[in-house]
Amino acid sequence: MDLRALARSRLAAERGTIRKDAPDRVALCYPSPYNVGMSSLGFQTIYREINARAGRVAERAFLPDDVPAQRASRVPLFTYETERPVGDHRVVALSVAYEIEISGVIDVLELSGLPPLAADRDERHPFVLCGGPLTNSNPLPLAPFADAILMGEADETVNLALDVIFSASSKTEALAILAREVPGCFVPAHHGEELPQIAQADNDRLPAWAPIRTPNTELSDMFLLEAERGCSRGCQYCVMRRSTNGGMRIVPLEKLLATIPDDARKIGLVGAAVSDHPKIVELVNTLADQGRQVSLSSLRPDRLNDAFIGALKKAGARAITTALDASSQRLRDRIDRKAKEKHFLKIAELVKAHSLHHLKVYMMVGLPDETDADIDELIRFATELSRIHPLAIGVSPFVAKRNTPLDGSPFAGIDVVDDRLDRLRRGLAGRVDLRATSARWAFIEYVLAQGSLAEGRAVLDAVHAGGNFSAYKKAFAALPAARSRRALRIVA
Ligand code: B12
Ligand code: SF4
Repeated sequence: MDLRALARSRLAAERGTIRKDAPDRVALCYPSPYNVGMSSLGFQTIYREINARAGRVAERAFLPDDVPAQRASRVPLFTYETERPVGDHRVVALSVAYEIEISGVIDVLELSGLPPLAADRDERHPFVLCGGPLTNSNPLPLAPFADAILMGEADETVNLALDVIFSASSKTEALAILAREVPGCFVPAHHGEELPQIAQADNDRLPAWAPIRTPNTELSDMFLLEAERGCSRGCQYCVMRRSTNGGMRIVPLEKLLATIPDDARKIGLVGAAVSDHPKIVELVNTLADQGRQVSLSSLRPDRLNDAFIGALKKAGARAITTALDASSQRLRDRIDRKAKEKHFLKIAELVKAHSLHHLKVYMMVGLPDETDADIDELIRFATELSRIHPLAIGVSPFVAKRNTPLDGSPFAGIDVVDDRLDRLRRGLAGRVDLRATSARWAFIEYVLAQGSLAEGRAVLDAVHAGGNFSAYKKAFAALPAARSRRALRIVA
């Protein structure tokens, strides 16, 4: 389909699109395709917050589904709302969830006709402002492409930053004021590699909610609502753990219910630890009794009991998804993950008793000190679970993130991860539906997660060389940084 026709058909299917005209224009871009971006409550919250400000408008743009086709068409990237070129806006803002999306940031900027490196842009170019979940750990590899990065929760700071950008007499002046006055604003040209503290929004701002519902996302036609923010737990690998931004902040039940529009039939309750909300079962039951479907972004195994699973079933759940995270009890204890075999045995029985289709469990392989014996423990336990009820396992390779206790842990190695996945596949063949994310891309994520400005610049070389794994490997190999060379030796 023609690019404009595709955008128009998606727009026509949306409910809640904000139509506004105002002098201060922001192109709010997502560096992954539409269906991913529109599942992001953070992106949608920033869209709502900018548009709530008088005199200011945000229009959305997304990484095209087919980047080479968009490039070949020579049509510059445009916003969905008015089809104005992204590059014609005073500010280009980008939401970045994790390291692999840095290549999408580069594509978005280049497709908009902008030099991707901040150092190659000047006063004539739009101001490039970034933010998003990546800033909770390590935004340094993103820094070469951004004029400024808002660290952490930007519900309030995004408009503070835009006030400065739109009122300053030049980009240079704006950068100086942002670095000095806006909380959590990282200005690479001023701060170098010294990151400011992550910002925290006022509790009055909660809950975040998404203004737009669309059938064209994973979370089809769902009203996204943040039931709580942050987490009170301390899993050692996790960027959202209690130490990141003041632990868990709970939104009262009444406030949540009052935020939901009458006509919303499907509700997505989002947050790092939604199932830890003290009134979660009551909330799910109330919504189900109102005839709505409910899904939760995260279910902690030790919170799942008969009443909770019963409420989820009533609210339309067909399966239960939770996380075991490490393959053995020894490793779960080591990473402070409060998930025990007894919880999962109980959950499998309850999923069966409530006639749900299957139980899905997320896992990591390649944790520090992991051995084949840990994998064998998982094979034994998953077999036991699958005898109770159909089981699916989703496996991701462990990637050490900054701002966590496991920061600095090595990447296990692509061969090691692949061997462990093969061992798991052989051990569970015919019994468990096993899906794994790529060890190669996890390695790239690792180099960036542990990296800095140089690793970020290497992404530009990799994107220009085709953006496949060997392009990244070559770009990282050319880096002087000791860390990347060490990591590459693990792969070789
Ligand atoms: C729901 C969810 C998803 C959904 C929706 C995706 C999305 N992008 O939101 C789905 C299932 C699709 C998903 C997928 C993935 N997710 Co996810 N997800 C979450 C979860 C549980 C909630 C996110 C949320 O809505 N929070 C509430 C909103 C309000 O917060 P927010 O998004 O952070 O937005 C705020 C700020 O970041 C900022 N902000 C956001 N956008 C912008 C834009 C600008 C311009 C500015 C200035 C600021 C800004 O302001 C917002 C308001 O304060 C988080 C955990 C968490 N953060 O609580 C993990 C989390 C974000 N996901 C994570 C990961 C790893 C993934 C995957 C890579 C998993 C995988 N291996 O495939 C994919 C990546 C897909 C993608 N491109 O996003 C990690 C990211 C870790 C990291 N950065 O190192 C997290 C933190 C989970 C974790 N504990 O590790 N995820
Ligand atoms: S993995 Fe989940 S439970 Fe553990 S600290 Fe992170 S958000 Fe909380």
